[in-house]
Amino acid sequence: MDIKNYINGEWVEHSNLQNIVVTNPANGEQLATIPLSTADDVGKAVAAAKKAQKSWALVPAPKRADYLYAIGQKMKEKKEYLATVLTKEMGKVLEEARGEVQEGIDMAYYMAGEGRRLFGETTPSELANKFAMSVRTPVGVVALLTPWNFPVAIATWKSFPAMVAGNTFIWKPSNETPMMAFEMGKIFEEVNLPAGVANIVYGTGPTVGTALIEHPDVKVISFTGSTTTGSKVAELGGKHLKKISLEMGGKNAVIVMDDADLQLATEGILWSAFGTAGQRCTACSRVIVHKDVREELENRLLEAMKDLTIGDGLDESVKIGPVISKAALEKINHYVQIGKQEGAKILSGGRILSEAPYDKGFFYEPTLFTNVLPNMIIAQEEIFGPVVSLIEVASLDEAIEVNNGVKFGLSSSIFSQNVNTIFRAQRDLDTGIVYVNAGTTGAEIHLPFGGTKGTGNGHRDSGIAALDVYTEWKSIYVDFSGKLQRAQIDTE
Ligand code: UN1
Repeated sequence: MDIKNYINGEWVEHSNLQNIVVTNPANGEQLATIPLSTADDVGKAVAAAKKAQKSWALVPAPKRADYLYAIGQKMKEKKEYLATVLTKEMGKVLEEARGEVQEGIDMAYYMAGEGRRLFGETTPSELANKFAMSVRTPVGVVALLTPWNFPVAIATWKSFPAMVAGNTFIWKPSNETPMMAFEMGKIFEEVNLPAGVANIVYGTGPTVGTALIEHPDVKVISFTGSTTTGSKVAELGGKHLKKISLEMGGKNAVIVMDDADLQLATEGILWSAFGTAGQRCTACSRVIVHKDVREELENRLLEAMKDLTIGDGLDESVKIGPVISKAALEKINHYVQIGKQEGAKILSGGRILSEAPYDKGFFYEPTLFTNVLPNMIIAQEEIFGPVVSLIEVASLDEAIEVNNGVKFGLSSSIFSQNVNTIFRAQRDLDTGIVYVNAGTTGAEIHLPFGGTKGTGNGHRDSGIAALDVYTEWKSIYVDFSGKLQRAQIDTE
């Protein structure tokens, strides 16, 4: 399949005719080619988005929302098909792929509801016969740079609030997972979304991403991906005074206290450390365990890990799919070697699976390290694979300190039965998301999603907070007194 750019409601040829090949990470099968677009292609997409934005902003928000309901409905009808495409291009198991499509459907309906809210505020004026209010207005044209690990959900977290608020967008999906963008483009066509509201341009970050960030008509850049790339986006965007929303890495921990339900903790750790082969920015990468239950937790984890069937995610019996690429496989393995050199002990896993039937894809054994110290590299850096490190602590204070002692701040979790422990932890864990008696993954779309420190720059995807990225506040003062009234001066 040859996928083309989607500009102004049409699938168009790109300017240089060079392509990128997309393969299935489970077996190397070639799935599609996508355009290696140029700055020229970006210019066309931005022009289309700019033209469409004027009339789109004049469509009443409840009517804009009707398109989102229709998109959600189409996604629901096609859920099984979309999940299959997602598993093929990204590798996550079908059950999770269905969950991700569901996340997109939820976001469509949730943001469609905003079409009848988009609440502003009315405020008393300090002057007589004067009315004061603030309303949300669209920012204009926005660029959405999305990652491969959640190729559809994260795109909906960004594009749906942008659309309902009256913006038009250019979406650059990851080159690893362009097919979900293609499928969403087809859905935009099927619901007759006005031309130019949604545009998709494929290509590399240095070319397409840079052209989008630098383009004077692009007002907001919303990026999800690595902290390294995110800081480049921020640097370039800052130079051009753009509003930049960043959602980046994590080094998320599950804390297991001595009074925890260890069975529940085991299940929570397994699901959030090894689900999606550990390739979530919310993935559990550290387990901070109280010394009195460390050994028992290790034994329970080892036992439970025996059930983690590895293979092609299309096979319903498989629990762990491939990782995204050869480069990812090598990076994960590199971290595991570092862990060994640092003196951590492997309890299970620790190798690339290279024998048949794994030899055509990119499979890594789920890996459990113990004897890990908080400052080791494997306990500090984001690995983005199925590797988890156990760190022993002696108290809640120490657990919180270890949790917070990394440069990221996305998600954290604590297992305890003690209400005082829980309230103390939810206050002091320095992450944008905290779970109590659940793993670190599984955020719901109607709550703000994002994190502190190296994870983000103060913005949030999802929830009502997402509207702040795609709107400007306009404060309006209406004076019907018939005379000049001066704020701060005419105080009597
Ligand atoms: C991500 O890891 O980039 O909370 C997104 C979760 C999912 C989204 C994860 N709902 O794990």
